[in-house]
Amino acid sequence: MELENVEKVATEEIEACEDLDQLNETRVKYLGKKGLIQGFMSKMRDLTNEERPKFGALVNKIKSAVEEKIRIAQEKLEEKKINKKLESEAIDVTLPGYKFNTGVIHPLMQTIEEIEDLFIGMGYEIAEGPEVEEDLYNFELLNLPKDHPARDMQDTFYINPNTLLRTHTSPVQARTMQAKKGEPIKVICPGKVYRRDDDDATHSHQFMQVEGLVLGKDISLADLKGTLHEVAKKIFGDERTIRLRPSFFPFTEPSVEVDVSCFKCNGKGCPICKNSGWIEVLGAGMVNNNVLKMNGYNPDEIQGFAFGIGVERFTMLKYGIEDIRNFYMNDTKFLNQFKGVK
Ligand code: FA5
Repeated sequence: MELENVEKVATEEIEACEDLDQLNETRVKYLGKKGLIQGFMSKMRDLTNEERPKFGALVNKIKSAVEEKIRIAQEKLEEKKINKKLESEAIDVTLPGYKFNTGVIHPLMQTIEEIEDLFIGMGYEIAEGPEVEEDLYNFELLNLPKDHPARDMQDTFYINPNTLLRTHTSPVQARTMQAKKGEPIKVICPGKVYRRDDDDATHSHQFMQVEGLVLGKDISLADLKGTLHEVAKKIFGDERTIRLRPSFFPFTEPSVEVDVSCFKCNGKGCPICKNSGWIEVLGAGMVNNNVLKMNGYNPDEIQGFAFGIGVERFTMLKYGIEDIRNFYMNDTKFLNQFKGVK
């Protein structure tokens, strides 16, 4: 009777357990070495030989029954524990996600990359030169001796009488010619340049240019014109027109300036284009014989063209940007317009 009662009470206690710790305590209470069921085993000593096997079998039966109930309860509690964990770690897929702010390639860099891709596709190499430059490369080797009046065309930041912040990317022409020692050349050079210009809607004291230089046999002005038309078509599309205007640069002869029809008024005239209908974007020409000679080339054997693109002006025309100063303000609202453009 007492034994059967133990099974009943144990079953109730096992079923009342709420977690695995409680269940373990209950298991020790009934099945442990000093547990209640083990206690009955030690009572066998007091029984007669006849009673002992019967009693032993009964104790074993109850022990197995309690073990089985604990096993079942353990499975249930383990499942309960896992479900609780899953519930607490559940992901609500309907919640809004985190917003990550991504950067954007600066529009001027996008234009430079576009120009680079275009020229690399035409077989050009990329050349580089220093921003802190010697007067020699920036002016003298480009046919601009110290007292030449055309130096006033580019107001210069001098560091000392022979060192300056380059006013254009043209010194890379001289550097490349000196390095190539009479060999044919086909390079572009993108980079920053500096001038003591007053900042306004289309001028900045620091801006970017892409220089181009092609030297070889029988290179003519027609090659320059064809190249510039190709660039304008690729960058601005067919809706803008370009015009070549005779101009003057000491390092090219003849020289031209290239204008693109104004993005705002489409050539009619407005404050942005100073009522001319055109915006100047680059200077170019056939490399002056003096420059070729000074830099180790024989003009009778080799000649070619050069150009200098204003990167800000290109970008303004391409995207209809009215003020050059927007490029340098770090205003994310402005910059984000160029997300995914390239
Ligand atoms: C030159 O700098 C010549 N080195 C270009 C050249 C190269 C001619 C090779 C012949 C052969 P220019 O000063 O015109 O030229 O400048 C070239 C372009 O830079 C201009 O067409 C314009 O697009 C841009 N630019 C000039 N000044 C500024 C400025 N202050 N701010 C922004 N862009 C400018």
